[in-house]
Amino acid sequence: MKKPDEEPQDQLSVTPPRTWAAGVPAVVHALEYSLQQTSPLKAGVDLLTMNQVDGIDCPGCAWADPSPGHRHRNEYCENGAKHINDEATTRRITADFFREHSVSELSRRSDLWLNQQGRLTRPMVKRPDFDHYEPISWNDAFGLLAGELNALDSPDEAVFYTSGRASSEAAFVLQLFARAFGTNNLPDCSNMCHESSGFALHETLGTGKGTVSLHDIHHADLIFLVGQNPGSNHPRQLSALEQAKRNGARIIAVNPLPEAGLLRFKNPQKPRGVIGRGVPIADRFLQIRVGGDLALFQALNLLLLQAEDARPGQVLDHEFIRANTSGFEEFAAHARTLSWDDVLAATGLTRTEIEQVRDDVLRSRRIVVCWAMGITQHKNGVATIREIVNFLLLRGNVGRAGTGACPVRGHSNVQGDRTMGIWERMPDSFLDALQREFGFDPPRAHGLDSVNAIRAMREGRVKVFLGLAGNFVRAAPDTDVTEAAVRTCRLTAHISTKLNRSHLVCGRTALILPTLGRTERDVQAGGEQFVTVENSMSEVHTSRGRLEPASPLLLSEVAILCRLARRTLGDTVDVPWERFEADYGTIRERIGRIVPGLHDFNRRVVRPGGIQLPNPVNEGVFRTAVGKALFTRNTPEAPHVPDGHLLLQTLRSHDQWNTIPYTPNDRYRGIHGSRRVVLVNPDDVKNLGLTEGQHVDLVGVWSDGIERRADDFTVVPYPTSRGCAAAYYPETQVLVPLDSVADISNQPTSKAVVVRLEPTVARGTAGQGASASV
Ligand SMILES: Nc1nc2c(c(=O)[nH]1)N[C@H]1C(S)=C(S)[C@@H](COP(=O)(O)OP(=O)(O)OC[C@H]3O[C@@H](n4cnc5c(=O)[nH]c(N)nc54)[C@H](O)[C@@H]3O)O[C@H]1N2
Ligand SMILES: Nc1nc2c(c(=O)[nH]1)N[C@H]1C(S)=C(S)[C@@H](COP(=O)(O)OP(=O)(O)OC[C@H]3O[C@@H](n4cnc5c(=O)[nH]c(N)nc54)[C@H](O)[C@@H]3O)O[C@H]1N2
Ligand SMILES: [Mo]
Repeated sequence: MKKPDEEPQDQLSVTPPRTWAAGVPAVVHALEYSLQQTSPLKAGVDLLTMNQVDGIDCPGCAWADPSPGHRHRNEYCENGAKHINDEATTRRITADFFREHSVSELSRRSDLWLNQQGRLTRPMVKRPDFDHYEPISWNDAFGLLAGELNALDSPDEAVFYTSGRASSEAAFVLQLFARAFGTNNLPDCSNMCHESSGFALHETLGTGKGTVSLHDIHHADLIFLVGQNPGSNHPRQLSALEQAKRNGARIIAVNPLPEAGLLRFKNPQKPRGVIGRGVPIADRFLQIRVGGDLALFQALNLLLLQAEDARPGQVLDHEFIRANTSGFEEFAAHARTLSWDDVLAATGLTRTEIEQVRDDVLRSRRIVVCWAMGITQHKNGVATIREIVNFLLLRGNVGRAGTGACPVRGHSNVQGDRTMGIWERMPDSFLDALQREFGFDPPRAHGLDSVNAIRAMREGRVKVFLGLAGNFVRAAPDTDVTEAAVRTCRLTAHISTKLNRSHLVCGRTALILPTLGRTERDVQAGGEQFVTVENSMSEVHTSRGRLEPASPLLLSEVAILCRLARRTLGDTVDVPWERFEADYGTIRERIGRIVPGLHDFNRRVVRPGGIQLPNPVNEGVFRTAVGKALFTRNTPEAPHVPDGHLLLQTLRSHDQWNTIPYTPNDRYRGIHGSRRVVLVNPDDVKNLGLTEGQHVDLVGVWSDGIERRADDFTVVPYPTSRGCAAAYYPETQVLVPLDSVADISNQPTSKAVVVRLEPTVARGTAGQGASASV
């Protein structure tokens, strides 16, 4: 077992990619990770309460739990277990640690190593021109932060970032504080995650959220899994898909990579999942080119229109289209102009493959489309989702049981944070309600999203950055640009559980504000508290930690934010911050009066199963500009890749949580011992004159002419689609240009970076050199 103070040495070994996900090795693997991080007893206690009715909400992903009574005794997956144990680690970072390690030394450490050092235990400050963090009292930390905030020329010189693991109560308090302070600068991880989904669904269906429940998944005839890797990132989704298959569903996976979880699933929760071959998941696998999904759905829509021409009245749901939609004629006319040459070039698929999907569609009455980052993180992300909506509308696959749009959310409470008002452009209805409830006038001008926050820092327009959870510096694109931008701040402060790069690449003054994790008991003046979260299917429920806090000095997220707000705002606004901190029920009372669907919040949320937020779409109501669901016309567009280049997607391994690698392994893809690998189709390896195991630099090519380079990656021939490549995030973050964003949503295009592979001349710096044994 590796010691926490050693950097892992790159020792690459490659085995064939796996063709199935989960099963015994998954459980064994999770336990191995648990044992490294914590005691087995503690791990067991945590896991048994995970996703149970009165337990903790798994911080692993936002997939919904089965209804109470239908849950497994062990309603968790391998990766959920790893995330829990990463938080419940018994390792601690003390003041001594920071005395021993300077900030400049720590900033040369890997993301993996930083995370392995354990839980943060006390507030720390890095003063200007000092290279070490030093202890600071909570009182002084709040005084420092409040002083800097109040010294700003304008409230808009502050930015308040949120990552989706924060609780709804903390998120509500943060946005209330930011708006009472006077700014809508509330960027969040969602700006880099499902922003494209939000924009597209809002415009076309009148809701930013998905329209699908677990019941719909279970009862669909046909399910599309587009641009997502459920085996690693949403393993509990596999149980829902297994159930759907038992009910007769067909599944179509669309992905450049033959991901293990798309092919076959062995359910570790069942005896027969342990042995046997498992359930095949995808009935059809479309190995699409990166960025080709818009063309695919446009082609499918054209084929459906043509099928209707051949059998009038039998293919499209005319009644639904007439009663509920707008823009069909214009859409249809536009769809018929599609060029098949363009479709085949963009998708890399054959016409027959797409026609076979059309036939599946024609045989299915109830269709669900699920998608994640493979769709949203593209220049054409919004257009692609709009086209998916066109596809669903054509046969009335919205608002009916067993149908709908399912953007599969990432962070366990990313959707809840948005519901609470974490968005730089909340609608007036929400701001009006805030005003009615608290009596102050919230700012109305839209604030900065994540990309615009970096641009503003770069231009010196932002001086204070506060992060509620997350790792902004690593999550954001264009590492060099982002790091330089963040360093211009006068003060950066992070409310965090674990050490990460955002604490090290920081403003002139920096604060670490350590907080309770979800696994921990949260006791306030009003007694023991729970928090609430909202999953991908708009179910709001409680999460209650059980473990003793990692340190007696930790404060909860809510306590930190309430104290900071009091210190900054004094009694200029009529918000009972002290009562909020003492009893989170008093926060929920206010939320219940502001957020539609959460009335009587405290009473309803503790009922088994929690609260299902209403989705107007499922009541036949479309709150779009025209009051109906909207067909849209989308200009065909796919990434252009010059000869000799590849289109690189940056993605997650099986063993990481977003910006935090847990180990250098990616078991399902057969990658062990190193993350500095680039997966390339074997024919492209040959055509580009490369060889297996060769060391290359990934050189980004973009219209601004700036050369972006990620050093020393090992070439691994891998069955990805032709012309495409894949490598892990955040190591490749340096290649994603800040200004390369999705149209409309401003989301970084992390899944489409044009690169050329250049042989590495000299080995990279220490710790980066990879010794391949392929
Ligand atoms: N264990 C674990 N679980 C997680 C996370 C984690 O880091 N670790 N992160 C959480 C978060 S915040 C999120 S947002 C989700 C992310 O969940 P995913 O979206 O599954 O995450 P990625 O690893 O980014 O994988 C994107 C998938 O899209 C495919 N893809 C890439 N480009 C394209 C394309 O152009 N077209 C198509 N059709 N497919 C494409 C990739 O091959 C890959 O399978 O997971 C959540 N759950
Ligand atoms: N190139 C590229 N970039 C991407 C992506 C990609 O696919 N490719 N994906 C994007 C996506 S989908 C997302 S969501 C973002 C992720 O961006 P973030 O959400 O900002 O990053 P995380 O890695 O999830 O943040 C991890 C940190 O959160 C803190 N933390 C963990 N739990 C808690 C808690 O309970 N409370 C508090 N206060 N802190 C906690 C810990 O200190 C930990 O170090 O990255 C985006 N960036
Ligand atoms: Mo995400």
